[in-house]
Amino acid sequence: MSLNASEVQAIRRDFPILSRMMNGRPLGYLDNAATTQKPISVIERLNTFYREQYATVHRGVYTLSQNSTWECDEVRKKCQKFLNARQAEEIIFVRGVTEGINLIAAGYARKFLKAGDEIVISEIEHHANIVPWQRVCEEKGTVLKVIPVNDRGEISLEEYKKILSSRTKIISVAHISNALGTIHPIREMIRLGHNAGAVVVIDGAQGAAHQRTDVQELDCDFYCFSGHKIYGPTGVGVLYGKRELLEKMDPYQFGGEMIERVTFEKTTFAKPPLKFEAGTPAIAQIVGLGPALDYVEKIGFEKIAAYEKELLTEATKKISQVKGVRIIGQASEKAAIISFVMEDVHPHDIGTIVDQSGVAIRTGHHCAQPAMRRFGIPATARASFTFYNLKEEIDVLIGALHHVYEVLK
Ligand code: C6P
Repeated sequence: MSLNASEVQAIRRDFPILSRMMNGRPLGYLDNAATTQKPISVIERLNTFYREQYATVHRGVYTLSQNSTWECDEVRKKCQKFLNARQAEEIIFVRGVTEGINLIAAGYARKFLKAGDEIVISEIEHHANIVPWQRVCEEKGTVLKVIPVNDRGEISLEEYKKILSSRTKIISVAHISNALGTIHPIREMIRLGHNAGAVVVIDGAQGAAHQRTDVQELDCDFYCFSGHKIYGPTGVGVLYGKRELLEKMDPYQFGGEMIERVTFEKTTFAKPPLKFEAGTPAIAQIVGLGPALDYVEKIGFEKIAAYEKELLTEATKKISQVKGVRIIGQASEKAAIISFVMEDVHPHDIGTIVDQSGVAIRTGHHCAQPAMRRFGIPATARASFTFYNLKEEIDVLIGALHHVYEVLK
């Protein structure tokens, strides 16, 4: 069941920024793959927390600090429930997906991989899921293997199987590509990866906000998402890792909070999750993530997915009818992210002109330069939708795109 028009209007009233004007027109925010807007419940939680409840965590014997610790622990439990992790200890607070993947590269790959071992990624990954692995390869002599995509932007499982071998130690793929919107067949990829004896990392930056994630059912070894892409604050994200892997990994950063005992001769480390959370955490941001997850749960993933599918179908049809426009990425399993180019027009010019109609879209390589290279283009314009977007906003975008074509072609 999808969201009806009055439900979408009610949702929009929860997001104060959506009622503002932009360049004299109602704001049409279509850059949700970059970051999402915040509901009033998140904004007010941050406000109240800073006004009335803020204190450090873990260290205080005083009530204010103990409450702050309790609030963060409650959000950890909420994240556990949200991902259906077995234990709250499997939830590590990080800054976002970028830090989550760097943590795995530093704590797992650097410790356990050796020269000749292989790390497998796809051809359309975000730089955050390329560069940390590349660094490991440079340092350890491991080899980066890349699963190609076809002209629609889909991975072929046959190609994937050919790459897997007993040398494969880590497979790291996005749940959903931010550059093209492709939904990778992660369930099958995880199963095949485990058969090869590898650990599987899922970059959930574009996944967690748009479909239910059950890490036990998926059986992935690691999964990460960023708070700011799921209607929560910036500066906080979640890395899920299986307990047995977290136990044997090295810490990522060293300092306060992550220790058990420190002497000048030797330091022993705390158990996960604190072992991976050196320093004062992003206390208020963690607290603000709680109502963001509640908000998504309240709407429900069934309705979110159905409504976003409607937006995708309608926007795909209308965008592809605009003269000179070509959609890049036509996977059969796709999220509501549409990358496109217009012949002889630079994507930045599209973005600038569309902005004059109040519509915000992203232009550029979307931190996925190899994906752009695969399609022989330097950049795209990208419209990405979520549950608060209106079908009318698609029409405003289309009107603006016609105008771009008339003015610049
Ligand atoms: N993509 C986009 O506009 P951070 O910045 O750590 O929260 O997330 C990084 C990241 C990792 N993987 C994927 C699939 C992503 O989409 C992103 C962030 C933004 O597409 C910014 S480039």
